[in-house]
Amino acid sequence: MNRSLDETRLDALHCAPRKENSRPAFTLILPTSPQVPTPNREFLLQTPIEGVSSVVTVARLAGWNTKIRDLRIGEEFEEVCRDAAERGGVVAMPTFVDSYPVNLRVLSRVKELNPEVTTLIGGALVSSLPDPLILGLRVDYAILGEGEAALLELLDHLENGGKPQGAAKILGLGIRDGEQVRYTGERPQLMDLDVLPIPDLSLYPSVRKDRIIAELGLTTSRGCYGRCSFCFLNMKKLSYKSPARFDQEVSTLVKKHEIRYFYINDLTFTSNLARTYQICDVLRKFEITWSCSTRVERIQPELLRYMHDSGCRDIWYGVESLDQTVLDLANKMTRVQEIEHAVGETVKAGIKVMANLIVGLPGESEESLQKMMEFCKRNEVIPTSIKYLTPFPGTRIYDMAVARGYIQDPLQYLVDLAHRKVNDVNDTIINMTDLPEKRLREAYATLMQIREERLQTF
Ligand code: B12
Ligand code: SF4
Repeated sequence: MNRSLDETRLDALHCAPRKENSRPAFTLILPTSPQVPTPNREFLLQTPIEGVSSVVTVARLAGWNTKIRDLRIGEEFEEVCRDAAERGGVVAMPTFVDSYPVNLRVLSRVKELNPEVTTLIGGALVSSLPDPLILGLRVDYAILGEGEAALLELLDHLENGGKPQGAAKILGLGIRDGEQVRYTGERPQLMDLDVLPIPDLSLYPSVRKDRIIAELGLTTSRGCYGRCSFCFLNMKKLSYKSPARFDQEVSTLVKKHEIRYFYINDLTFTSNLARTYQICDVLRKFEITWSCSTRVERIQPELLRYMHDSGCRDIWYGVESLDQTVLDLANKMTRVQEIEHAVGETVKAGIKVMANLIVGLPGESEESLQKMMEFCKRNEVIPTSIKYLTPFPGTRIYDMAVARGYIQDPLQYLVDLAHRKVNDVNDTIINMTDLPEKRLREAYATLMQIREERLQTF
């Protein structure tokens, strides 16, 4: 495969990293999350986050004096801001669905302490709602979409004292110019993920304190072939790590950090079946268990047996609804029969079924709610992730919510999102159904009850 310029540049970084700490400071600050975590995925809110690990590793290999500060593990706010401000250079933050208020507090304080610092944000949220975030946070730059290649180029620009006007040629940026944002154009996605460096997790303060990470999220691919109405795809095209590269990554991480369990964060683990088998071959070599998320329609008994024998403990299926009309309206491209088939076969293969369900998708009716309850009662599934429909920025549902006047001020909406508990019956509902809100809450409460009972047996 011919490599793009970005892929070639990133690949060259492993072979010829710049001298360590030979360039200015790059401090990445991780925000806290107020969420109630999804059961069995609690660790994801404390452990290294792959997207962040990847961009900081790129900065480190590029010679920047790189440091992570992690508010999630109780590092003290003022000390973190002072440290970042004193170090100068670039202060960066990822943006998550619930992070706007923390991003604002941190970045404002750092700029107040040292106006010379260059501030930078990246991640799914700013990519899905760039203008309000960039202006609301008053940051200098945002990287939209995939981060690594744009960061490498931006860091070169910044080291040489580059000004925002001069960055116009760097694809993938939002550059704040007073009260306006200039966008430099979409950056093509990396198609060969083997060019990425293996993330250096020792940059995390938690890992410096305790090398051992029992459970970790990791991807083997990016993107998804689905186009569901409620989902934002930060990277749209499917791209893959080769099995050999994945092997090298797992082997390095297991050896360094004694990892016992991986949550494979691919959006659709079964997007390419031949490769799924190869990834299983890699995973079975290690004394670990693992879980993954996927769609239902490509599930086959022999694949499930293969996954089971290579350590797969549970599969999180994007079920969402058990009503064909609701699924079709959400553009889920799934048949109810396919859900039933996948679930039945997975149970037979000895793998636990975790179901992701959404209460309140457009078209939700008394009948569709009943179907959801019956499905959960009839099958050996754990409805682990039950969410009220939430219009996430960058989705068709979000546009519908704006058009109907449910969301009027995007910034205020980001604050509201940050205060949502999620995984809680009393969570906020933006009701896009013809049912009363009370009915959605009752259905949610029943599903939660089933979940609690089933979790006892996990
Ligand atoms: C793992 C995961 C989680 C984990 C861990 C979250 C976390 N903080 O990492 C858990 C389970 C906790 C979680 C929870 C939620 N998640 Co989530 N999650 C993911 C998932 C599946 C994988 C993330 C990942 O590892 N990606 C792989 C890496 C390589 O990509 P990346 O993270 O985007 O990082 C790249 C760029 O964004 C960028 N980048 C990232 N950070 C930074 C920082 C800087 C400074 C720079 C320059 C660049 C940069 O560079 C990276 C490398 O290219 C994504 C979907 C996906 N595959 O991306 C959804 C996703 C991010 N989650 C999403 C949502 C909605 C949620 C929840 C709100 C779900 C819910 N209703 O409860 C909660 C909110 C949690 C929160 N704190 O925000 C949405 C975000 C939508 C949006 N518009 O912002 C996504 C995109 C899923 C979707 N398709 O809708 N999630
Ligand atoms: S919800 Fe799942 S299947 Fe649908 S687009 Fe998002 S990641 Fe793909």
